Amino acid sequence: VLLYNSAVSGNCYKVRQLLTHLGIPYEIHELSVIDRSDRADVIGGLNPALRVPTLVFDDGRSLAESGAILWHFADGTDYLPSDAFERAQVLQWMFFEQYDIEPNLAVVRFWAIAGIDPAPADAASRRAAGERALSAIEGHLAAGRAFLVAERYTIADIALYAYTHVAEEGGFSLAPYPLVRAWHDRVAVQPGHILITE
Ligand SMILES: N[C@@H](CCC(=O)N[C@@H](CS)C(=O)NCC(=O)O)C(=O)O
Repeated sequence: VLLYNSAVSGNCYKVRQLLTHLGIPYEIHELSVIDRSDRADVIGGLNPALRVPTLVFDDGRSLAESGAILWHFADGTDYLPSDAFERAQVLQWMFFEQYDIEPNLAVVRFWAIAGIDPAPADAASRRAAGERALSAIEGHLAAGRAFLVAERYTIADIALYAYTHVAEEGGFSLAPYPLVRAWHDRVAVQPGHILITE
């Protein structure tokens, strides 16, 4: 498969991580998340949202959205439960990630990486929402859970690890979230774990 990728993107990291776990070889076409001027020319026909990750199968079909790509490849593997309720719980966390984590932790981190100076009110509200999202994960793990769903490592963990483990790059402190940090440690020792910089 061919992955339109950005090295700094947590959304792309999720996909690289699962493909690595599954031993699926992939080629990378690197796109800049800062200079987007070539975006329509390069992936306009593949992903109407013009974003990365965008994945192209060997038969020419394409699939976008990190969660959809994870779901497609994880289905039928150990990384996605077969039980209907547990699958819904995986989706619960993946939707939470897209609404509560990504727009806050990822956007604030992107500002830091790209040297963007945000409007103070926007920064403050995203920072507060990001803290609420981290607290929600902390509370979920406080019930004695080792992983987010089904007491085992799934694509829910892959999806939520991506931006939470680099939250400090956006200026968030993980010090108040010891259970989140312990969960990060458990994710990081999974066989085939790769770094976001790999
Ligand atoms: N909901 C999408 C978000 C994808 C996304 O925001 N991609 C960013 C990089 S992390 C991007 O393409 N940014 C450049 C742009 O918007 O043109 C997903 O989960 O894949």
